[in-house]
Amino acid sequence: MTREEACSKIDEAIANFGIKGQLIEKKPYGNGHINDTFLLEYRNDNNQIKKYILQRMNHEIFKNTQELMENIIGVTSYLRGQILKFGGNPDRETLNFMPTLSGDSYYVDSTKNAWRMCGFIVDTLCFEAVNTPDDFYQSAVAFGNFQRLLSDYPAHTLHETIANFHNTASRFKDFKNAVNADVCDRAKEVEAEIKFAMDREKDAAVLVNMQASGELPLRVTHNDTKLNNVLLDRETGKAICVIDLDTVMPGLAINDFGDSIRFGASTGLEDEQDLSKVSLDLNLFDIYTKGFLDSCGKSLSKKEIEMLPTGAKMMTFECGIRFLADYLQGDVYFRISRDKQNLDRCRTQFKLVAEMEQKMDEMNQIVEKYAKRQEE
Ligand code: ADP
Ligand code: GN1
Ligand code: MG
Repeated sequence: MTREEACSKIDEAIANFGIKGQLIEKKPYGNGHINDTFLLEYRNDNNQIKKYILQRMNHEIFKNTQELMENIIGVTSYLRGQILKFGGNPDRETLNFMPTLSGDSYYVDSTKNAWRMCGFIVDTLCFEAVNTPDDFYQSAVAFGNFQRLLSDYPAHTLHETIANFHNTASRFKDFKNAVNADVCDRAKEVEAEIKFAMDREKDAAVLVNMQASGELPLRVTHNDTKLNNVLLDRETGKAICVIDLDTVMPGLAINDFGDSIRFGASTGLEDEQDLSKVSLDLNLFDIYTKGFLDSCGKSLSKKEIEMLPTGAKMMTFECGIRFLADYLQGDVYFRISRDKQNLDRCRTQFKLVAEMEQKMDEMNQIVEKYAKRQEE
């Protein structure tokens, strides 16, 4: 089923959320790789405009919609309570999902595609790349707050929406299977990238082993902490809301930190074709580290703080092998808008990994600097 076919029942879905007023706009929205996102605008009887986000959930990737939505409703309801407790505005600072006419959290249409709707958070900005260092600092504050506000959430009640999501060892196995199968006969043109990954096979198990031995604790984590999964206030530039909660599940805090670094502390876009534009910006690394530790440092252990730079490297490596595996498999997972986009994405990640290896000492020093400040 193509994406157009999967979204063919959008009007049926809209009708089943029973939003009052006249629908005056319906258009595709945002730059996500996974779900199909639409912006809806309604005019109500008082002539006020109300906006909503409607999403067709990607059930090929998230196989259990019921469990996925249970996680999201559980976490957003809890966050609502926390935000109220600290005097915030829960209508803006967390996602708010609309029930269907029958009171469910999502609607399954007649072609078996599942839809959910949440309030559109107005007067916010969402960036694909860091515009100013303060935006990046604010995104760190948002993800740090998220970690802190959920630190007492019963993690064991969360479903694993995608098994082994950030299990880099298991991702490495998948990558090797993709190389061996080579279903599109593409392996021969990416020998250098395959070698780069193979040379680092032993790294893939490091964090999984530390988690298994108890050195790193499982926490409620977001698991997709890209800059474009946070909304900033249009006027003040302050962090407002963490979005895209599909992958909230128990995980490692250092992976949440690391995913933000791989995406936001790069001087180039994730799919940049000119690798000379892609580099790890240590100033941005410094800023994000400061924001993250300022907002959640006290809920992290010493070991977690010490391992933050490794988290950055491992999330970048993991993403690189996922992009490469997808390229080898014929671009079946990450949405592409041009040929070789997944290969370009892999190359930017591997360039960053190589730089992180060279800059590991500097990253460690930056983390130590803020860790010390916290202890004072
Ligand atoms: P994907 O999983 O495909 O990345 P997201 O849930 O991140 O989907 O949504 C895609 C984009 O839609 C986001 O990057 C953001 O720009 C926008 N968006 C999503 N939810 C909201 C919301 N509640 N208010 C405002 N913008 C939103
Ligand atoms: C996907 O949905 P989106 O675009 O925020 C992916 C992440 C990757 C990211 C790479 C469920 O995130 O794991 O890091 O692309 N999400 C899923 O840009 O696989
Ligand atoms: Mg997203």
